[in-house]
Amino acid sequence: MTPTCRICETAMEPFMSFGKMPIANGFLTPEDFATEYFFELKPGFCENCSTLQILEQPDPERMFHENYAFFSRTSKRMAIHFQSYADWVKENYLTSTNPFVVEIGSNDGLMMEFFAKDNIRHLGVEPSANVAEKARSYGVETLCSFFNLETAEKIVSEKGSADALIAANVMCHIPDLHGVAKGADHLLTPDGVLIFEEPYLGDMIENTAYDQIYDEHVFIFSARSVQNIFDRYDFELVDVKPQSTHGGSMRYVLARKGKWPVSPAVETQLLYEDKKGLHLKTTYEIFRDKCEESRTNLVNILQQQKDVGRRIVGYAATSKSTTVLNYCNIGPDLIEFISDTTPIKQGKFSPGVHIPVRSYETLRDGYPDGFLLFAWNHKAEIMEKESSFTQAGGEWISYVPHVEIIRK
Ligand code: DWN
Ligand code: SAH
Repeated sequence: MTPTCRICETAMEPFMSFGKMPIANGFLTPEDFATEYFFELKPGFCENCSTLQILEQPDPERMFHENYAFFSRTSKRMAIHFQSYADWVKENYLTSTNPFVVEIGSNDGLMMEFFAKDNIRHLGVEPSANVAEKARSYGVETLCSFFNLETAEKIVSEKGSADALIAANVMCHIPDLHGVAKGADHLLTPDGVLIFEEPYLGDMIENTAYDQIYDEHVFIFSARSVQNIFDRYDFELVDVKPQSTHGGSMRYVLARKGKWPVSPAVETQLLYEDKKGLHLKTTYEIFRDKCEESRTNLVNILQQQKDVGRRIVGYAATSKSTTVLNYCNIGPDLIEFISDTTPIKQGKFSPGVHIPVRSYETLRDGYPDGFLLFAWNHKAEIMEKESSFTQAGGEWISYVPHVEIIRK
């Protein structure tokens, strides 16, 4: 059956395949190796509505559950970022008396806590029970559920309409955006706003950051695609704000048509995207060629390191690294282990290629000769933390925006 666009149902072809992929956050134990789940990771670009999407996605319940492995609180800089995101929402969009804010994909409550602390009426909507429980332990009211029209109806009947529906790094995870748009329409007050920030397509293409594509990320948005998607539900894009988080993101503000002034930044961004050729098929063919080149260069560097007997360890068992490791077929022969600060990942093996994941404290037993930087999006935070390793001659292998060795 020919795949069709999840937004406008136009027939679509993939522009490349990353091959068979496991669940990106499916860290596992040896007993589970034989039954590990795989699907084919193949992105396509819909020329009708300009939405980049993966054509096959595992069921959400396979990815988001009571053992979800990603906790937002693992990055100190993201905590600072979410505080400023929350402050900006409060100042600009929560100006009514006794406002109510809802967050989709609130995870461990890192952003919602900044509303809870100010006694602002709030609710996080989070389907992964373990992270939702963590949020509650920080005083964040949390509904353990996927966000859709039914959830919105439940919230309105129990708590009333919301002034703002906010999100970060989750809209791109939800295959049924029609359900989200209908839910937003039901939940928001007439002047209410829908705000979300996600990895930005323009940055992904610019930096050949192909590891942004994995099972959870069913879409990679641009201003054009967001405008097209929500236009179907009478929302308009009223503002866009570029963010440096996660290697280049975009914050989108949407409101019902005619309710809020449209910032000139929207038109500027749309023109930029046209100039970059984000709507053109050839852009994705060039991207595919660059992915292949990146793969060859990365495998070559790791092989050279191995040939001269150098120890390379992965830095941070990110979801993104699952695409890189499986696409490049890099296993424990090239990477001794991956160091990660998240307890639920430690002592397990990485999805697909089965590299051991060890605690950060393991490094006290001896630093390697070099790290492969999987959390390249947290480079500034990590470089600061590991400055003595680098000063002592330790090396970093990075692959975004291109494959290189970083020395002091
Ligand atoms: O979109 C998503 C983003 C927000 O978070 C989700 N689909 C899943 C997740 O993606 P990711 O795993 O690629 O996220 P990060 O933030 O790039 O990486 C987090 C991982 O890195 C955690 O396992 C913790 C680890 N880490 C570490 O070991 N040392 C992170 C930092 C900053 C560190 O210093
Ligand atoms: N917003 C956080 C977490 C991003 S990870 C941050 O930026 O750090 C994506 C989160 O969205 C996960 O916690 C996942 O469980 C949740 N999620 C996935 N699908 C969802 C849906 N349909 N509705 C609400 N949350 C969802």
